[in-house]
Amino acid sequence: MKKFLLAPFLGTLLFLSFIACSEDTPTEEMSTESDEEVVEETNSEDTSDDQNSDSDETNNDDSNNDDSEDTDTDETNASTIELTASPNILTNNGEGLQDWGNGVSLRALKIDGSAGQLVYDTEFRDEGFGVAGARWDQIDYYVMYQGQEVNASEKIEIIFEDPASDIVVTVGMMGANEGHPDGETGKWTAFDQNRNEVAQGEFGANESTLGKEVKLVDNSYGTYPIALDLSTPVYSITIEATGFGYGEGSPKNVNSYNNESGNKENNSDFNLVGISFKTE
Ligand SMILES: [Ca+2]
Ligand SMILES: [Ca+2]
Ligand SMILES: [Ca+2]
Repeated sequence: MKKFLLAPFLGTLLFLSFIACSEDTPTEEMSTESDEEVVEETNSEDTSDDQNSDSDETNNDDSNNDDSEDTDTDETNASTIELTASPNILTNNGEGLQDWGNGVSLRALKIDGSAGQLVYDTEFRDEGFGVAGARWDQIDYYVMYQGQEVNASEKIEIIFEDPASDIVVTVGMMGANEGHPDGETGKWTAFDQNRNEVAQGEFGANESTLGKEVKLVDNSYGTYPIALDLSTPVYSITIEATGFGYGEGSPKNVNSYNNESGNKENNSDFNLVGISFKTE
């Protein structure tokens, strides 16, 4: 520890290799993020049709076409509603309830659970809704945040006017291998109309309806449609990040930087690209 304090950079390398036995060195981690920035694409400013156009190009039509039978959620498609993240729906700086349309509202929550600011994340390759502040415009998880151990994530709450079923959440910027063999991960929690928790599950490339190796969008960092395992229609869900690898991994760069801004610890972070669901 003394050596670490005197030589932060060397100490970090030793520290990370010692505790994490990680395949990702800090250098690789940073270059990964840098690569994301360099390769960043702005497909279009008004991206309400982002996903569909990309899907059309690649003929990945099994999960996001408006009119095709969905391979995983069959039955009738008549009442299926699909929404794609767009900056156009944001009002009042993303503060308070945001109307996504079709009876769906969104709300952002900060690391400490207080009301946050919903933003449209365009920092890297996959664009979607995230939460302002912390590390990125994505939904960020931290072990250490502003000098305190919090083990908590920013969250987005998705609220349905009518009970929703057959929910598929498409996440973006979720690295399949970043930081851990299982990569960046998150979780969802579903609630009934009285805010009782009725189900929960995980987010990650492993959970993709297309399989871990298939990205929904070409040149994506990590866009995956994930079907929620629900036994009953629900009135709201919250989505949040977890530590790398379902919480099994260790954060990166915790000690490499001054973390007082809350900006430097690298852990799981992702955004909300779209959702599809059915109503009763
Ligand atoms: Ca954030
Ligand atoms: Ca990350
Ligand atoms: Ca990420």
